[in-house]
Amino acid sequence: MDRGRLTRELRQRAASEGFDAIGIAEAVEPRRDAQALARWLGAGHQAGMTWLDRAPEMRSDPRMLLPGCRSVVSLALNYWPGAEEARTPPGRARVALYARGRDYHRVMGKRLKRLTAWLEETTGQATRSFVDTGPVLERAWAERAGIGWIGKNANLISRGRGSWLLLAELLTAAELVADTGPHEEFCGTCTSCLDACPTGAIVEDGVVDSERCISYWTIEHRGPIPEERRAGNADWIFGCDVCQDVCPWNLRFAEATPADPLERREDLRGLDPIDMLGLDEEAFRARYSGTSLMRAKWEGMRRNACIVLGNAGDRAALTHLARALDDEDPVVRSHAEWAIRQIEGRGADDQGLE
Ligand code: B12
Repeated sequence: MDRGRLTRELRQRAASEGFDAIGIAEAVEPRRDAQALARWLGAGHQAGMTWLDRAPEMRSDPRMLLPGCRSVVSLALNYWPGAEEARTPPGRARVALYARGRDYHRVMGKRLKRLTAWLEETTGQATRSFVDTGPVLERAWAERAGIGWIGKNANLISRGRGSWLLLAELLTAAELVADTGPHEEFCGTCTSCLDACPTGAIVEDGVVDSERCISYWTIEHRGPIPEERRAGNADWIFGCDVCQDVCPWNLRFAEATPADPLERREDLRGLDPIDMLGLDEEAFRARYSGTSLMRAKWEGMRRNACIVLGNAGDRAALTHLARALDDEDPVVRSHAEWAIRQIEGRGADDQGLE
């Protein structure tokens, strides 16, 4: 099959697998992005995610992941359900939108597997696929493939769809027709995301310091969260969407997907932190296996629940937190103790005792 026809057919297949955008870039080393990555790592912005330090050269050169790689195919899945559906019910702890249904790694992984098998069979050329599962600079490739640009909030933003897109790639030794990239940037003079980030995590245009990012602390960080960071989490129990919520491209152009690819669950629109704190491990697994919440694990979600309760300051949580003082996990115990102190301290403030 000639490369023009192969490319057209691949695009059609990606669309029928439910991907909302596809773009193709030539597999040449993206020097600007390799430098940006080196600078980011050098500044320590990866915080405790030490796995990001491993083989940075591999992260920016696809030929090291697939010898003979000629093309990088980027695929995007729109998960925006519309403003009404995205709203967190009052009194609930907030869950990032991408995590409110099935784990996207699984959803996209299945579709990628079928595309990979077809491409390999048709071309006889080696192909590998990734969805946040390998050392690939996913946003950089999507930008080079013309799907969108890397915005000041570091997210890939599409002019027609905003940034509520999840990304995946196919690396292939097959030769395809590349799109004209990289995409032009359209943030202009807007600084909404920098101004709105409650913890000042966007330290420069396009550069996020994970050490200050709520998403990092609530999802990726294991063990105790430093006390000085806890207030910043506010009512976020898993992830954070503030820098996307305020983006004008999302406010004006995000298009609700009719497909509901992640099969959103009503109970994940927002969580009851008291309920989360009281779950035993078996119940936690039964309820959340197959969702992105598993990344933070049972311990992490209960730790996060304590922080949300401490920040909310509602005395009704005190008996539940007191029970957590006997929790088997020392991190949960220490965070419950902190939350009790927060709530009681606030009570004393209200009564003018301090
Ligand atoms: C580590 C990681 C995180 C870390 C670090 C975030 C970060 N900004 O790097 C934490 C845990 C904080 C995180 C949070 C989130 N993440 Co994350 N994360 C990743 C992961 C695994 C690696 C990212 C990476 O390599 N970072 C290193 C930096 C240097 O690379 P980069 O983010 O691509 O940054 C580029 C820009 O900074 C740019 N750049 C550098 N300097 C400058 C200067 C200017 C002016 C500009 C414009 C650009 C620019 O160059 C860099 C290289 O291309 C990717 C998956 C992957 N393999 O790519 C998902 C990924 C980036 N995450 C994703 C998502 C959805 C999120 C969250 C929205 C989740 C949430 N709701 O809580 C938040 C968003 C936070 C944010 N604003 O970045 C999606 C993003 C989709 C999109 N539309 O962009 C990805 C692609 C996963 C996926 N498969 O869909 N994430």
